[in-house]
Amino acid sequence: MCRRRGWKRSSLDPTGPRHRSPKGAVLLHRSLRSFRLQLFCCALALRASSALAEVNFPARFLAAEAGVGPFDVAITDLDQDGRPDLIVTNSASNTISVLLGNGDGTFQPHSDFTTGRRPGSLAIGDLNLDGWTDVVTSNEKASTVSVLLGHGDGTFGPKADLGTRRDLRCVRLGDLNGDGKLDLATSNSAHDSIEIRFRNGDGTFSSSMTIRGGLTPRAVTIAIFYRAA
Ligand SMILES: [Ca+2]
Ligand SMILES: [Ca+2]
Ligand SMILES: [Ca+2]
Repeated sequence: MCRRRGWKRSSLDPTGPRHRSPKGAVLLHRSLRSFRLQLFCCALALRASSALAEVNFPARFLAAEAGVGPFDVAITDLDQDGRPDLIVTNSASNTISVLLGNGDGTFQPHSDFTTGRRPGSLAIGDLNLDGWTDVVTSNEKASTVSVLLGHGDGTFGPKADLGTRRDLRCVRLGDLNGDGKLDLATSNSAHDSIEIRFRNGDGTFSSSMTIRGGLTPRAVTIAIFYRAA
C-alpha cells in the first residue's frame, strides 16, 4: 500500500454491526498512546436467496501489536505452516514486524528486523529463488530500498540497502524482462520519476533505469500489458 501516513482502511466500515461484502476488512491506526495493527476479523455467513447470494459479516474485533508507526502490511505464509502471517513496516521504529499467525485470527508476539530510515511501503517475493519469501521496503528518509532475505521460518537476514533517488514513496516487485527473476520498481515523487532495477544472475540488482512521467508520482504497480504471440 503506497499512501499518506495516518489512517488507512478498507472501504468497509468496521463500526457497523454487519457488513455485506465478499471481502474482510483490515484497519491500520496510528494513535498517540499506542501503535497497534488492528485487524478486523469477521466470521463469514452465507445466505442465499432465489436470485442473489448475500455475504454477511457479524463482527469480531481483534488487535495485534506491531512496532511503532505501522504503515504498510503484507500477508503471506512465511513459515510454511498453512497459516497466514503478517509483515508490517514500522515507519517510526525503522523495522518490519513479523507476526506469525495462529490460524484463528490471532498472532504470536511480533519479531522485528531492521530496515533503513522510515520504511513505508513494502513488497514481498522470492528474490533469490530459494523458495522462501523475501521483503523489500521503501525507506523515505534514507532514500534507500532495504532488501531482507527470508529464512523460511519467519526470520530474516540483515538488510542490504540500495540507494534510490530522493523522496522515495513506493516499491514493487515483478518480473519486468521475463527472465524469471523479480525486478524492482520504485516511485520517486521529488524527482518525478519511476526507477527500474533488474535482478542480475548473481543476486545483485542492475543500475537503475529512470522513467520520467507525471508530477510527484506516489504509487507504482507492475503488470503485463502486452505479450508477443
Ligand atoms: Ca504461517
Ligand atoms: Ca527467497
Ligand atoms: Ca526479471
